[in-house]
Amino acid sequence: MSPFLLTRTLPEDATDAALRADVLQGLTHSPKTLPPKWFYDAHGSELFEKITELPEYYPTRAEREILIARAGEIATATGARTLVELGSGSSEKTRSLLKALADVHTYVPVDVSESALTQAGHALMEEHPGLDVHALIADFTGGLAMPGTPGPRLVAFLGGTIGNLLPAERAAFLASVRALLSPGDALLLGTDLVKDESVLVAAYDDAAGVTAAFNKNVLTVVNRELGADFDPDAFDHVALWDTQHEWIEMRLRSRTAQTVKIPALDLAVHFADGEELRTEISAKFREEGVRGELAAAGFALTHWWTDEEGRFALSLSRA
Ligand code: AVJ
Repeated sequence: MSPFLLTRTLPEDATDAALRADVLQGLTHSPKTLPPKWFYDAHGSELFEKITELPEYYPTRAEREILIARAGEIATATGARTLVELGSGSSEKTRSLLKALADVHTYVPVDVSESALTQAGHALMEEHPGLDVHALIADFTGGLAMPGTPGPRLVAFLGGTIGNLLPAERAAFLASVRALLSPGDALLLGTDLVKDESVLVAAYDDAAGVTAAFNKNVLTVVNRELGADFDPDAFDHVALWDTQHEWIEMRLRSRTAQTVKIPALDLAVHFADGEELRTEISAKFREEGVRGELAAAGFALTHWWTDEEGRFALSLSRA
């Protein structure tokens, strides 16, 4: 039996402290904001899985199409012996990559969720006997430390999650990934692309209301973790396209003037009638923009692949 190692780089109570800091910061400044990472408790993760199956939400299917079509080329181009997956979650996407990456014998899934890591890690080891799995419990936006793993390494950051970071956060994140790597290592990045506004807005405001429930779930997370008394029904889900920044914004709009108590922070937060709380940005990209952001972090883009319909891109870059 090959080893399953689990390394915690986050203290047990880091999540709690980070949530408090984010809620205090985000709800006492104008405009109000909350970072999207707090969507993903067990219920939020289930809702996200449902989103990926919605007719309007194309990114997951488009990215899967590219991964399946290009896995062999990725294997040849990188010769990777270690696969690092940031925000690995259920590691579903990893399966087609691992099948193709014949030389990979070390898999490093990185996620904040210990349960997702343990489940996915064990499942993959059963499918790939001989695979070393070194799972890292870590927040990939907070600076990473890599276990000693054989090169060349391929870091995969899929799903378009880089679009949930603001431009300055993206620059810092890409630089921190580059700092972990050696020349010859590679980055596989998934980015959703700029397209017709109606297609984009529908993907974040589906007819069945799953994305609305996902958005409001962040309020139940704050209620449970910090004892707050948000009424999710007192907010409307809003998804809009910001033409200037080329990103989708999700917001929660207060249906009335109301005051919400957050006992764990000894805080009362007032919302004006119609006031909006920004809960997520999801940036959409163009090839030249991705190439430029990668270059600024010390990566050279070598491959750019899209799905047949040109909705989503996977790029491969060399450190
Ligand atoms: C897949 C995490 C990048 O921005 O599309 C889906 C999450 N938010 N619907 C995205 C999301 C609203 C998301 N990521």
